[in-house]
Amino acid sequence: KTGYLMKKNEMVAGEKKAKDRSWRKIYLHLRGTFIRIYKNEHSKHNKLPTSQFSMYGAKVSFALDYTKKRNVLRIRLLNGRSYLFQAPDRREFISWIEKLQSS
Ligand code: I3P
Repeated sequence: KTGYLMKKNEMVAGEKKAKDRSWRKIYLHLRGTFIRIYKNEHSKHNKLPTSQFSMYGAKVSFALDYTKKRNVLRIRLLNGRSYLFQAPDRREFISWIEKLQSS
């Protein structure tokens, strides 16, 4: 699955807050258990991703504690990093959460 999402860096090592915490629009590519993040759909074809990580051992949840925006999910990686992702609408949110949870 691929698509545009808003992304916010949350934690870098469990308790330690990320430095760059602003929301940014990104293009996410989920393939198997692997996530690649690009600036946009075009940069996917010819450039290295801006970041990439394995979903192995990751926890995906509905970020109910984050109340500033709707349709926000949290991915917590095995290495303690966590990210918030906001889907453009409810339908995409459900679709992403399902795909990510089964990755
Ligand atoms: C961040 C930016 C984010 C905000 C974050 C700020 O500042 O305003 O939108 O998160 O707050 O640090 P900057 O752009 O200067 O990096 P929210 O939208 O979730 O409030 P935070 O540090 O409390 O996460």
